[in-house]
Amino acid sequence: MADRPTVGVVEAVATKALEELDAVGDAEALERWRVSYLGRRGELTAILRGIGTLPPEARRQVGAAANAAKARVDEAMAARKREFSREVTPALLAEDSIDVTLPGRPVPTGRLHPTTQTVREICRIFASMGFDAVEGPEVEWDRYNFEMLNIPKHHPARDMFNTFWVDYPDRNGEQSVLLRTHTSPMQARIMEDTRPPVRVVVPGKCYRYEATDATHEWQLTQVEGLAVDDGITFADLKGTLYEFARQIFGEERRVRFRCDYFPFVEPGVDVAIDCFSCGGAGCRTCGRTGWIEIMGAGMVHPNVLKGVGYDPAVYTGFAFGMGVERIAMLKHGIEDIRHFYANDLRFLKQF
Ligand code: 2NL
Repeated sequence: MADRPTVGVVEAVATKALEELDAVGDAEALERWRVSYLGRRGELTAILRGIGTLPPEARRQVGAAANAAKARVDEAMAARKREFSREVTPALLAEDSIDVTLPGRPVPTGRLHPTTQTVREICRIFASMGFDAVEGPEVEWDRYNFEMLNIPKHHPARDMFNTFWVDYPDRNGEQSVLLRTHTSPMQARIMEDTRPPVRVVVPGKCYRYEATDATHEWQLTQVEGLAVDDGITFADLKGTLYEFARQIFGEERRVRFRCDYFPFVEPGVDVAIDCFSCGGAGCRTCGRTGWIEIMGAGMVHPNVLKGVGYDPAVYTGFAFGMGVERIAMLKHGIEDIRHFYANDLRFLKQF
């Protein structure tokens, strides 16, 4: 390009540019055209750059012509660009069109295991009555799982809790290690570490060395609870567990307390509700008795209180324990406890 542009040169280049622009047929050609005139080394760009070297009078004239020419060319380019985008858009739209009437793709969502849901519901009910929820270790000492719960070595009550013993080489002689058979060892730990009043529930996994069938698993989930203070009586036990039974199984439930034996309580009871399936007449769910046992409970044995350093002449308490899978089975009509551990999505998706 000429070093010294003139008005004539400016007009000539602009005319040529506009003519060629008319001939441009698509977006790619338009880009090539733009580079050749308006790019860094484009013809029009060179003219505009050259203006600075002109003497003042010529600079004014040629500058005005060049700016006008540039404006015309820019506008014409923008117009062509719009044309091409109008042409392309319908084609692209047709290609990428979305049928908004199609049903959406289902988004797979996770959910809580029915055992977890039931644990949470149980803990929520006891929270409404002032109980904290605490978790503890699944691997325990014999001392916490048995001895502190009034079950000394070689006591026949040990037969109630068939135990998975853990082979633990560093146990320095006496201390035997096991998988906890109930969550009560954690309650013993809590009592050992705190002064009354105590009001806690302890949810968690427990293990029993048992043959598996429709109502027994070697792994189970428990919620145990404990309330200790001065002046706690059996009436507190009844009131609390009555309220729980009605909150979880329905306002209209009747609740029965009958004598039972657990080594860590005295007296001990089993807690039952009237059968929601047959209303007491007797059916398969209640084993034709009209009553369904939902948990065990009792007044904390004085030996347990003594063992954790509480004076049984001052403090009393009640405790209870329930199998969470059993509660969930009753609530949802599940016939076999083994479903809870089979991880079959057809089962799990129902909750
Ligand atoms: C059952 C019965 C029960 C307890 C658990 C307990 C804990 C402490 C002291 C005294 Cl630290 N008692 N727990 C008491 C009575 C019954 O569970 O059949 N559970 C599934």
